[in-house]
Amino acid sequence: MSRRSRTARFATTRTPTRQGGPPPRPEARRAEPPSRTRPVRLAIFAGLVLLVGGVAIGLVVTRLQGPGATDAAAIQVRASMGGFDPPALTVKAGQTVRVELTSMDTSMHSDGGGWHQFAIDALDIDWKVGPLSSQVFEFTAPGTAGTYDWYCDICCGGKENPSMQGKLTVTA
Ligand SMILES: [Cu+2]
Repeated sequence: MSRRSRTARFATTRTPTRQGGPPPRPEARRAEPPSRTRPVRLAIFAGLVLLVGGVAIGLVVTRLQGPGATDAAAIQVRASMGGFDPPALTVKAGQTVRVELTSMDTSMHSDGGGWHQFAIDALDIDWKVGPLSSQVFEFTAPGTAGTYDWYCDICCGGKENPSMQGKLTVTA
């Protein structure tokens, strides 16, 4: 069926109703719905703004509430579900490296309970830190240059998750 014929049929079926009923007021009818839905739309919009804003503020507050550095001499490494910060470290060969590992996550996380790990198998490093806490660890960097991958195998699907990995570079 062509577009034109469908329009024609629509027009003929509508005509009798219009003539038989009360005088049509298309303007009034058309103007009503927007004025009625506008407050609803505004309310929905305001609700979304509040929701998004609330979530954003919550995230910022959670970040700020994370434990701060307690050891100024240590390299600060923060772990959260989002990954390691920083995701890479560079140290000198043979250097005694002091790292303060902090978990920025709360115990409310169902995946790992806010615990994170910093493990480098080749260097026998296996550090773990609990929710919203930090701990200072030390190790001696290898005597030769090289790179080592570290991982956390506690949360987020384990050490295969790219966000739960980092790279330690040892320079000569
Ligand atoms: Cu982790």
